Amino acid sequence: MSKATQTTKSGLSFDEFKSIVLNDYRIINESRQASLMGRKEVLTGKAKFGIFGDGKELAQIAMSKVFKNGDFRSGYYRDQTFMFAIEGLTLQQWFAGLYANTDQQQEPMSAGRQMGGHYATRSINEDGSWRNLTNQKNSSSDISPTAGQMPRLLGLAYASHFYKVNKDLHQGKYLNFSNKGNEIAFGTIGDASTSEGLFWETINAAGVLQIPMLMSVWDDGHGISVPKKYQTTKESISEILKGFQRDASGKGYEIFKTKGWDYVHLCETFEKASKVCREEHVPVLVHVEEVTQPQGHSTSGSHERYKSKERLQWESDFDCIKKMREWILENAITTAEALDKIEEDAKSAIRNAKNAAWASFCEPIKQNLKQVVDMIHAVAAKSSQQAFIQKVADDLTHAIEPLKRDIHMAAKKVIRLSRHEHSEERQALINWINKARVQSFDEYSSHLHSQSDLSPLHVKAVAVQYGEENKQCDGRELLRDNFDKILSTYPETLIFGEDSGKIGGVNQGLEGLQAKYGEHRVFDTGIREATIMGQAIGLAMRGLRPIAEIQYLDYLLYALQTMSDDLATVRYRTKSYQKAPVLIRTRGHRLEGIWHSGSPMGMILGACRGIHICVPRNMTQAAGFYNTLLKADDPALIIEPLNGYRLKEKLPINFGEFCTPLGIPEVLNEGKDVTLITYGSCVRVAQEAIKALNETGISVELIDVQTLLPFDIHHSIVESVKKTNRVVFLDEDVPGGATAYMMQEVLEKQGAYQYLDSAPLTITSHAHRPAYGSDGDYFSKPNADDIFEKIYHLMHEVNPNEFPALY
Ligand SMILES: Cc1ncc(C[n+]2csc(CCOP(=O)(O)OP(=O)(O)O)c2C)c(N)n1
Repeated sequence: MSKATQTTKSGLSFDEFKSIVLNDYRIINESRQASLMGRKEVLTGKAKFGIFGDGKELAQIAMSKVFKNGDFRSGYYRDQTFMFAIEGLTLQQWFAGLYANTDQQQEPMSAGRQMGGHYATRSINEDGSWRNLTNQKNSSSDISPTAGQMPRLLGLAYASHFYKVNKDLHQGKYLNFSNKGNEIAFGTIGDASTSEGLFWETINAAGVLQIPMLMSVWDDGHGISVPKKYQTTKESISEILKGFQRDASGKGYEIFKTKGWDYVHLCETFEKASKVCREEHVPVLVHVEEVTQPQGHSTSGSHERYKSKERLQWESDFDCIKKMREWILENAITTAEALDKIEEDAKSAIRNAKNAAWASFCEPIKQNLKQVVDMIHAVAAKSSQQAFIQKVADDLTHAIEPLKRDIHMAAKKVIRLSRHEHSEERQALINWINKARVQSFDEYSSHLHSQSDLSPLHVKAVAVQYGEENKQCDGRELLRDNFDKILSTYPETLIFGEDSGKIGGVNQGLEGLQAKYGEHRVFDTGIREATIMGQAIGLAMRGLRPIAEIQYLDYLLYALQTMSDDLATVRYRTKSYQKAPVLIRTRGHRLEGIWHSGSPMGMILGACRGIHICVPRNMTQAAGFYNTLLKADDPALIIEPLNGYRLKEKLPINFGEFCTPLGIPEVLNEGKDVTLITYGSCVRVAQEAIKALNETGISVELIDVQTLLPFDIHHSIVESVKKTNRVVFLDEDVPGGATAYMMQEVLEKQGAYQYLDSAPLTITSHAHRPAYGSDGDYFSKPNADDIFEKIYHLMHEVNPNEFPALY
């Protein structure tokens, strides 16, 4: 393309055009130099692991040009150039990420928690409130699992649709999140990762929903070492997605193809792609082919092992920086000398950024090291172990590139060496360790949940109120009326899932609400649990309050990866720079058969730290949890008891107001012989057993824990064990599941072991999935007879005369 065509086409003067081109050339060179230097930093041991964006620079420049304030990115570890181009990241911050600097000012992406290459921008202020997301360019925080960014992308794009159609949100505080839905959600993915199911589920859902999602595939022909022929049918993602192309007869995608080294075509393609996407709310795929990876996949190995000589030569010939340089010279935009200078300047910019980042990483370590070495010398001077302690100080002083842990290890070693001695100096060192522990906790373990005033733990309990007539209703009606109140109170709430819309849920807990609030507030989705979860995550990241339904707890497994890898870690992995207060509504525990009776609580507890887990025994408690959680800003899973929708409960009169607090167990039955701890549907089974036990003279204190995460935040259960001296943990998970978790909480954390006169006991289901039918339930899950017999046996061991053996 000639110089004249360029300028006329863009409507810019030649100087303006030139300045844009050269600025782009600067950014891609800086980004490339960062990758080259990054690899060196890893290979020389200053950083642990490196995965870089070399070869993908030019496509990202093109994408950055159409990325506007308010837009969102959900991408992966190759996108450094894009982040530099949108000024979402400085070169120094990029190196700070490589070194795992825990200072959030230095490393704003994850405060050192994620390996480099995982990008994020800040959405949340210090006090937990939202920033104005329409005034900035936004990147949702990356995760490492390939295609893990896809479900969230769906939600980020769907949020634009929601903001567009929901006129109540075209005013006030909502304008901080969206300009009437005018934003695009940009996705990026490597070609090989399109093999993942999450990619396909998301692509289909976005096509169904017709949302502004602009999906770019950086196609370098490999996934680590595995070439496309093992990844993609016909070796082309755009080829096989052709059936998604929209045409006159229906909805679908616009699909574009371009090349990773062709600056002009890339820019034109993204221009067209974003126009359709933004203006028509149509999902778009941009397949960027002929992309290179000059340094191979990561610092873990070299690509010479799997790329042919021809491929390596091609990658060198079609390197996007080389090609852009050629294009600039061919079009006489500037001289070779001017480009040489840009390239040289890029090298020195990177050297400076690296040095500054390294210095700021080392500075606090140096200061601490000096302080601790001085303290160790002081301890040594007063110690009979002087020589040994002195050596610890010397080793620390001479350590090459010491880390924080070297300082901690040295300090702790000195405390061990001087364990028989007492001195002020030793105490000073202990004080340092204790203080440093607090700091390390903040650096490495804080912000798993909200630490602001918006934490659900600050929401006070509000009692349920009942009318004078003492009316009753079905559990599902109670929930429905509470959701009705929620939808009318909070315009930012929306409820969706399989069968949630038209028929109002398989258990009718949403009956009539779509008719009342419209299809955009209460709606059906396809059968796609992982992207229901992702849809909720993206929506919540854009200021909305999704209540996502997973039809049965058994099917949470389909969504569990997204829940565990993405939702549960959003806050932790950004140290509260981002949040996604999603509420997941599901129903579980006992009903019928292997896939409608699940209670895999141990699995969930293990996978979902970072999400509150509420296990209400009835719908009143469940409704109270929704009310609590909507006043707060953390994600939570609420498992409604599947067999409780048609059971009668007292009809409250303060719907939407009563709040069930998190982490507060409830004593449902006072007793003196045994403390029985349970939750969910097991509460009713326990109550049945307790009646029978009472008749034999055994008095049971029944405690419903109500939430498993958090668990009994005031340690109230140990108070019951102090009284009964016996404790039983009951649930319908497998042996060693949530009962083992509760036992650890109570015996170890609350110290209840000290008060036990009998061995602690767990009552669980059998180790297999529950069999079908009422008999299947009886023989698979703990029933009232089992509970009776196990607790009776416990008391028999205590007093065989009063409680003779049953069998
Ligand atoms: C679920 C999952 N499986 C495996 C990996 C290991 N892994 C990391 S990157 C990668 C290859 C990805 O290739 P591609 O999507 O083409 O992106 P590229 O790195 O080539 O840009 C693999 C297999 C992972 N991170 N997540």
